[in-house]
Amino acid sequence: MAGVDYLERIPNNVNLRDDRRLLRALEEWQPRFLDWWKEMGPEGFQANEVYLRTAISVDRDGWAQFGYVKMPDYRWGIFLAEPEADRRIAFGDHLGKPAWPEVPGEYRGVLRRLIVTQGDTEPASVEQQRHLGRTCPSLYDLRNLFQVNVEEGRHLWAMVYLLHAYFGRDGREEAEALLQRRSGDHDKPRILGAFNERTPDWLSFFMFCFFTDRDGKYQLASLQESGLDPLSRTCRFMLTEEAHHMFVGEMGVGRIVQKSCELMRQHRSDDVRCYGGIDLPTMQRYINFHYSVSLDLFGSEVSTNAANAFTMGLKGRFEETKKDDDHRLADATYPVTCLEGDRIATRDVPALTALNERLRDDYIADCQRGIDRWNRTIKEHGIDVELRLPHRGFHRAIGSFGEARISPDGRVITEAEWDARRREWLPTPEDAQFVATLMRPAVEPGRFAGWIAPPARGINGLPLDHEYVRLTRKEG
Ligand code: BYC
Ligand code: FE
Ligand code: FE
Repeated sequence: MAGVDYLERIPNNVNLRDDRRLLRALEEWQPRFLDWWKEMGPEGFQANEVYLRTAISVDRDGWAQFGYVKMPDYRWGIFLAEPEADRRIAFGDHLGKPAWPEVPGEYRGVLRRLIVTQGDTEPASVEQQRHLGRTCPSLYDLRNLFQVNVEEGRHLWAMVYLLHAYFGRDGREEAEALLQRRSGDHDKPRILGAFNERTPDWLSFFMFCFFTDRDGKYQLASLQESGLDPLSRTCRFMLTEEAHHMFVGEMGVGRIVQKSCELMRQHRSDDVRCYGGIDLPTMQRYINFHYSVSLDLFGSEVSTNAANAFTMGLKGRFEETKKDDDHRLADATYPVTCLEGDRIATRDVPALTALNERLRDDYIADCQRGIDRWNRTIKEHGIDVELRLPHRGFHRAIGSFGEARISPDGRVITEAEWDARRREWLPTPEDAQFVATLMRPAVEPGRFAGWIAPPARGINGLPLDHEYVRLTRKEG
């Protein structure tokens, strides 16, 4: 593979050492990134050794190395997946032309915006999760949190590299701004809605990893199709890391469901709160919340922005190259479900304008597979409850449904019904308070908090009682 300069100040496989200007610019950004990490990254634990996976190459097998690292010493690097020989643009007006090694001048603005939007989510999620370390349900989970955090930091590096390498002065300014915005800040918020929500507890964290990191998977997959080759290659490699984030989410929620079912069986009661578990109706309300704010991340059902990005060859569909059509969507239509007056209707619109909705459909099908697996656990315990995804129009802020109130079962309802029932449907302040009471740290190796089942196996073949985070040194 292309040589990885792992010993450089900035590990990379993009030959940084041959481009002194770029190297200098990134080396100037690096200490500011570290300042941001220390200020806004995980609170505490910065001096503790964590058993982390570090990306050290882009080989299919063996791209990662495991070992104890203090988080500020993590080797955040720039890794592009191997180039594909003679790669061609797979869709849009430039179909069949060679992929671009550089940014085409006429698409600079649109591309910069896509890259900045993607880049902004990465540090935002680290900020949202920064207080969680103090209430971890186990050392295993604490380590997973930090693994996700350092990798989101690396994803920021991936986008900052593109900004510095291909967008000149504008790009450098955007790279600075990525360190200036703050999740949830009134004056300088992060760009997208979901990244300004709070992640106050571990139930929210696992839900976030399942639902919101999964938006990341679908957005990265469509940017991986991009005609801009460095963007494509960087997204391809990011997706290998993303898989772990969704694993953390799916297993985390699954383990809570399992524990709740065990408590329900043991005490012959649906209400497991008094036994220190999280009841399934509460789980359902958290699903409703995280799913709906994540659906918003796909944009409006009908979008000329999305149509333009496709026609220009900048952002494709999920698995574009596997699709069997003209890849231009000249005459195609696509069914879109949205609000029409006071009812919900499905109508065919030009497929080009429906790309956000199509990606959302792919995402919804993927979420459903996870829900099905959780439901299997519930069923195995002989419990007659099913978790479900609410209607796509429920609790939406972006797109046509943002203008109405939709119930989880997909009815357009009045403001009065919404007000009367939202406590059934969305996490209440009392839910959050209850969940908060469970958030007491379990930090002895092998111990797990009482509201979550242990995982099936440890990390990298190690046992569950391994000391995944060494707390022996005083927290920094
Ligand atoms: N919040 O035509 P429309 C991840 C704006 S997650 C606020 O419907 P478009 C990760 C929009 O900007 C993946 N504003 O939307 C996960 C536009 O504004 P203007 C992140 C929103 O452009 C976990 C207007 O509404 N990656 O990696 O087709 C942890 C009309 O827009 C929102 C990306 O998002 C919103 N939710 O699509 C860590 C990929 N939605 O033009 C990381 C890059 C829309 O009127 N981004 N607006 O000022 C994109 O591809 C697109 O920007 C979007 C929006 C899909 C987000
Ligand atoms: Fe990411
Ligand atoms: Fe992620």
